[in-house]
Amino acid sequence: MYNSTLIKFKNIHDKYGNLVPIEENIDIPFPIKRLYYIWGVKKDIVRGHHAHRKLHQILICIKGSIQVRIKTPLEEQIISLNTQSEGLYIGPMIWREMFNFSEDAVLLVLASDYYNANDYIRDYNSYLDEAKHYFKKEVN
Ligand code: T46
Repeated sequence: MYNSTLIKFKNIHDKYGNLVPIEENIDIPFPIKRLYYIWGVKKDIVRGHHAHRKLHQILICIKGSIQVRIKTPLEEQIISLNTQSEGLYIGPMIWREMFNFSEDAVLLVLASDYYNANDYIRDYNSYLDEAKHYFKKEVN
């Protein structure tokens, strides 16, 4: 899907356990300026409901499992995240909703920029308006 993809990371597995290294501009396509993590989300809670104008992010479920709905005006997909060695890249202008958090889920997010409330589009109709222009320009 446009501006989003699943990335498989190298899992270094030996008799001591597992180690997954992630290097900016090597394993993921942007420099990391911020990280945050989300946990303790109840089963019936849906988070997200927004898109970002410029931000690039990688979502990694480092414990438990979650599902992510990603949408544009043209496409929609539901991705299951349940392994430490996979990350969902989400670029600009993708609507996202995170749901079905398992009780033990921990979602780690790597972000290309500092927190900026003005980069969020939280109203779905405003998103559709902006996204129509964005995808017309980007896809042509
Ligand atoms: C995203 C998904 C995957 C901050 O103060 N600093 C931060 O760096 C972040 C990420 C959030 N906040 C504040 C803003 C809100 O008052 O934390 C509160 C909860 O944030 P929000 O409702 O945006 O959380 P989610 O889970 O809906 O979305 C988050 C990220 O905000 C968003 O960028 O793509 O996770």
